[in-house]
Amino acid sequence: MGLPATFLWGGATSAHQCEGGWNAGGRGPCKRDYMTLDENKNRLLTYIDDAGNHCFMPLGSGSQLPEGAHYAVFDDCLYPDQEGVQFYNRYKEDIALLKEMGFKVFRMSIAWSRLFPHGNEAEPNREGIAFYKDVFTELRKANIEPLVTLWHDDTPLYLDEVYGGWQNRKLIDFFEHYANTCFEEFKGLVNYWLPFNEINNVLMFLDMFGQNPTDEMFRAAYQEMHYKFVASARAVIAAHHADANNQVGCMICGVPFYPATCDPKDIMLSHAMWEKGILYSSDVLCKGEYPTFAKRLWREHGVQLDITPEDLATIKAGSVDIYTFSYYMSSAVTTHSSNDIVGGNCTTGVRNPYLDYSEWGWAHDPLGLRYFLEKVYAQYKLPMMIVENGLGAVDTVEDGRVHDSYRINYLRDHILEMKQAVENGVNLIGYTSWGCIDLVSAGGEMKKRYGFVYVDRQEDGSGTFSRIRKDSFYWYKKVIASNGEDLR
Ligand code: P53
Repeated sequence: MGLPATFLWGGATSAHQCEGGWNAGGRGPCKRDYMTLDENKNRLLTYIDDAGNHCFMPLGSGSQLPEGAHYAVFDDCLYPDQEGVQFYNRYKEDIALLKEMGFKVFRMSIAWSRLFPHGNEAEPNREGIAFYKDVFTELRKANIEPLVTLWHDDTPLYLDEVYGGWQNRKLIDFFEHYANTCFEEFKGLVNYWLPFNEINNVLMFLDMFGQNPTDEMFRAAYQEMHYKFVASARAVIAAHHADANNQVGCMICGVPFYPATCDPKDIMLSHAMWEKGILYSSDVLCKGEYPTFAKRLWREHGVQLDITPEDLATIKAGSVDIYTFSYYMSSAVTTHSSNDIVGGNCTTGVRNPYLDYSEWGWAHDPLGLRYFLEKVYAQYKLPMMIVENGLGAVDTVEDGRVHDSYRINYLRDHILEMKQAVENGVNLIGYTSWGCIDLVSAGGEMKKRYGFVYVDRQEDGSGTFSRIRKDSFYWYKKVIASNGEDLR
């Protein structure tokens, strides 16, 4: 049967991880601009307190500065996201490389603070609009469909500082205005939109690797997600209104949960993780209503939420057209005590003895991708797209070449299972691998690379930013040209 001829092959990036130009063209800052790493690779924000001391604070979604303090850049620290990989200056060269690989689609994000430096201005920054218009036009010239994320972890700093970020209902209006501006300004250039990246993460990650999360942390997560659900629904409504060709997707961090044993208690734990981590968000975004188990979840943590009847009507009217998700790994969970906890930068399930793990402790599990696709498709019956997938690994350049057979193997294994899911009836419309051009990892490391294109930017901040085609570049080009038939 094979994949449909219209299948959208491509790759994915996010603004703060690749653009750079953090204070160019009138862009306002976001928290990640002040992120540096300590010697143990912990992510820290740098600031100056009211007495003038240089201080550090762990980066977390809820981190707020003490009274009288302000974020600041220190001369002796490195801030990876400020420069990214210079997509801001090199996008023409980068898009030419994507075109050479035969990309049909390119997922990227708009930096909210490039259009609205504070996040809440009435009029957008024209320089920001012009930049993205140029990028989209360049993509169109290359016959590449843009797939655009509106929020990828980069709330304008001003909204965080003055309004307390997504704990504040006002963010819904600010986001709606920003989204509307994009739909109007980029009409005819962009038709695929994702309002929020990995909207379920705030909650799912508390369970996966929060250390003894408190009820207050759960309350904050549920509230933030509720405001984002309403903001997403408003964006869906506005997008459809702006252009009947617009298609809007949810974007879920897709982690399939497995019971680590056949103890029924483990089966139920894994079931509960699916509900809380995946289905809670997916139901709201795809069915337009909270699932029946939502009230139980809120009760579990004694959560009282700010939810109005108008919110629920908006959510009902603004469900998405497509189901998009990221997939990197599965997670095995158990009620039994286990010392064999998976390390890595963000997974604390138990080690699955049937799987291999990456250097960063992420499980290599292509069947998990098929499982996720088939299970979720049966639930929502919406067209699906895999918008992130890939292997973060250390690459070495030898004589100007990068032999990344490990990456080719990872991607091949996942594409094979993805094709199986399609054979089984899943309506899959596209696949964009993560970090198609090397970029700064979410953990702030440069050496964790995903790209088909190597970028000469090193962990210590050295490098020329020049681009090199890896072996996987030529491989992916063949994959696309043969519509997924030639995977050798
Ligand atoms: P890095 C964890 C687990 C699954 C997805 O992640 C995740 C994360 C965050 O670490 O986030 C997505 O760079 C995210 C991207 C991110 C990518 O996964 O830590 O949408 O921004 O870079 C890969 O290897």
